[in-house]
Amino acid sequence: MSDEQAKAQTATPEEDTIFDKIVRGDIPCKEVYSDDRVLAFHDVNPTAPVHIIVIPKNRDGLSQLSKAREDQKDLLGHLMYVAQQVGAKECPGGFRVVINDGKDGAQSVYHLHLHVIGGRPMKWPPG
Ligand code: DGP
Repeated sequence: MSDEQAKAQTATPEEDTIFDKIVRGDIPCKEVYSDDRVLAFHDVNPTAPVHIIVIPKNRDGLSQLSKAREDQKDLLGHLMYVAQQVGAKECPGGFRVVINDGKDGAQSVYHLHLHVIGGRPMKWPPG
């Protein structure tokens, strides 16, 4: 079991996530993209040569995909679009977009995020 999988077994929604701290600038990140709604940065624990995290800057209850509200559909689409932009730029050979949801989905940070992973051929199925 990887460290991230182990963390996912005990992780729970928090008032202030590590990604909130990154958005505020309290914790540094290697930024890839930023606009008024979305931030993308390199994952601290990459699983491939390219591993970028895409998050909403304002979490607004969006701790995980399964908690998304109907009024957040536009934001969800924008997150996906940014993932596409970042993935196409950083991984011209193709890439994978992953959203882990909940304990069984191996989610360790309860602030919705998309993983953009690439830079090598991906295997399928994922574990
Ligand atoms: P997940 O297991 O889907 O919740 O993924 C959380 C990811 O967040 C994991 O791949 C590691 C990454 N991560 C956790 N803490 C930090 C951090 O402080 N900085 C950065 N850049 N990434 C982090």
